[in-house]
This record gives sequence, C-alpha cells and structure tokens, in this order.
Amino acid sequence: MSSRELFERHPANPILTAADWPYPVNTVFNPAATQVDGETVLLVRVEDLTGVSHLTVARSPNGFDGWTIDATPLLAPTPGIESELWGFEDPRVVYVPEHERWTITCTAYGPAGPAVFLATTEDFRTVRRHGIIRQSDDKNAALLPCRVRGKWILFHRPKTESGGSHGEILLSRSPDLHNWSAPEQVLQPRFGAWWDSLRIGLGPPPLRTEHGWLVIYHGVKETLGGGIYRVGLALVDLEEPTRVLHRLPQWILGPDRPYEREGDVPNVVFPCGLVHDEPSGQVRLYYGAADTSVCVATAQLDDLLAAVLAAPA
Ligand code: BMA
Repeated sequence: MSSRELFERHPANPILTAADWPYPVNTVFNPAATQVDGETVLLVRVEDLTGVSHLTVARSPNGFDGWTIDATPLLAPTPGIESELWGFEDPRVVYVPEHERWTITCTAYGPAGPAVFLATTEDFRTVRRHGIIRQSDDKNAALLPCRVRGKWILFHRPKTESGGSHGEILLSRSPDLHNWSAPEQVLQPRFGAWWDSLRIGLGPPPLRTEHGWLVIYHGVKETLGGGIYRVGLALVDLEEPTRVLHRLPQWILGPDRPYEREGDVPNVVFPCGLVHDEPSGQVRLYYGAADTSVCVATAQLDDLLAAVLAAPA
C-alpha cells in the first residue's frame, strides 16, 4: 500500500521526539503548522510527565530540520480553570489576513469533556486567549482563513444532541467568531468495512485551491487490535463548503513505519498541520505518529488535486 500512497515520508522521520525537548516530557505529537517570516513554525502538542498536554512552539528554517524549541509553552492550562484542567490538545493554526494574525483552535480538555478553544497570536511568542467557542463534546476544529459569504466557517466534530453523534465532520458559521449557527453536515464515516468507518475528524485547516477547499481528514477503523488512524482526502465547494465535490475512496497515508506502528497509541497517523510552498507547489503534511513523535510527509499539490478530482463525491 505504501508505494501507492500520495504522500512521501521524510527520510529523517520522526523529525521531533521527546528527546529533542528542552525540558522533560513524555511525548510530542499532533502539531499545527504554518509559515512565519519564511520560517516553519510548528505548534506541538506536548504530553508532560503527568499525562496532561500543553502546546509549545518549534521553529525551523526549512520545515524539516534545524529546529529550535521554546523553553516554555505558548499555551498551557491555567490553574483553577476547570475546562482546561486536563490540558490543551491537537492544535490547528491558520493565518487570517482580515485579522492580520493567526487563529489557533485546539481542544481544551476538562471533566466536562473536550471542547473547542480559540486563541490568536501575531508572532507565536505571545498569545491572546479567547476561550471556549464550542462546548463539550467537541474537537478537531479548524477555521477557514477567510469568510465565506460573509461568515466565518469552523469545521469541527461536535458530539451533541444537535448532531454529530456519528463521529462526522460538521461546520458552523459565525459573523463574529462568538455566535455560531447550528452545525451542518459535511462528511460522514463510511459504513461497513471502510478504513474511515468508525469516525472521522478534520485534519489541518482546509487549503483553498481553484477547484475547491482541499480537506485532509483522519479516519478511524475499529479492529480487534484497536483503532487504526489513517488520512483521507476530499474536496468541498469554495462558496458552499458543506457541498462535497469529491472524496477519495482510499487513504493517502496510513501507519506503516515502526514509528507509526509502535508508541503510546499504536497504529496512528494524525495530521494537524499543512504548509503549502507556493513556488515549488509542494505541500508538507505534519502529523503525529503513534501519539509519540512528530513526522512530516510531502506531496505535490497538483498530484493531490489530480487524484481527488478523479474521485466521485
Ligand atoms: C484522538 C485524539 C488524538 C489522538 C488520537 C489517537 O481521539 O485524542 O489526540 O492522536 O485519538 O490516540
């Protein structure tokens, strides 16, 4: 299967592990990714030695090596705030030109369950906390970089009475990032033996292309040996992003290498970050491997588009 996957793993994978960290940690994984002044910035989920996660910045001149890792977290739970008692997990980051800053969405985890937390930053050195924008249970949230028909669009995975009990990807709209419409369906798990049959969740913020928003998502299949997390591809309409134009039947990346097969949670590839290098047409997908390390795989955007455009809806 691996030879037919659309992404090519970087030979230096895993590119970041707990051993690289400037302070003692258990694991580093599921990073958000973006570019800041020509540098690649990852916002990495770091699980500390109590099991609780926080988010720390790592910077590299080329996105593959030469990382410098901040000595302190950018976003860590505030003592006394119940909704973030068990940490911040699985960030996504998108640059929002209208605000001239990046928006971070991540999971705040506490006794009430996972909820969607929003923060913004101008430099990845300081952060402004906006708080919880979607109450638990809700996670795997990412914002589109611009308004669509005047509204901000948040892809997410609520698990509430109002929808989403089947582990699907939904989206909500907002005029102001505070008030959100009722979630609308986007993508569902595929019933039966499919690789994405148990539940699915959005990966990195969707990438705008001339053909539509390119959606990279994770899908889980339940097996006797536990869940297998793989990565899939779809294309949704630019003006009506609930409209799925194409969805690839097969996964584009799945656990195969020892660092993806073995770790705290085996058989997991979990992407949260995508960087598109426009001059070369290359995209770099940053993912957590086995809930233990940070990896990167590359593809040409044109190849991803050709593959997804050839797929049915
Ligand atoms: C999901 C999330 C991810 C994690 C994955 C595999 O539900 O919690 O953070 O990588 O499970 O354990």
